[in-house]
Amino acid sequence: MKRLVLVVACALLDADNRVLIAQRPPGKTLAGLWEFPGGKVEPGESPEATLIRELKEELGVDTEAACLAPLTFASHAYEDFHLLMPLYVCRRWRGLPQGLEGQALKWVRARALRDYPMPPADEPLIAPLIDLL
Ligand code: 9L3
Ligand code: MG
Repeated sequence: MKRLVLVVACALLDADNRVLIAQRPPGKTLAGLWEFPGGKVEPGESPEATLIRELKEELGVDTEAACLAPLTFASHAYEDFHLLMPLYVCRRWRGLPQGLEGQALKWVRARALRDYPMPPADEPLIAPLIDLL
């Protein structure tokens, strides 16, 4: 059976309901594709703790568990593992998001997300986000 990998992703929203997406940098898998920021859940970590850590590491943004609302989740079977990926919405956070790992960032309207090529796991997350916003 394929290995199961749990990755948590976040739709960080600004006051105008725009969503932050990040472009995976050269050298990483899926380089060039735009994704909801996030990363792998480590052993002993809650999904919320993962997101708080990843938002800090990747974007320099601070938030807390009470500001993370689960919206939906996606799954995708890659060649060598099966990805399960919940999406959280975060409207309350502090700091100015920066691409601390070399990734380009963009604030986009939910409806415009379809204009950006995304990893297959991220694409099904767009519709629930449009419905919410
Ligand atoms: N992934 C897909 N969409 C996302 C994120 C954050 C991650 N929004 C996929 C890409 C990799 C795996 O999850 O296959 C682990 O992500 P990373 O640790 O390479 O960023
Ligand atoms: Mg990541």
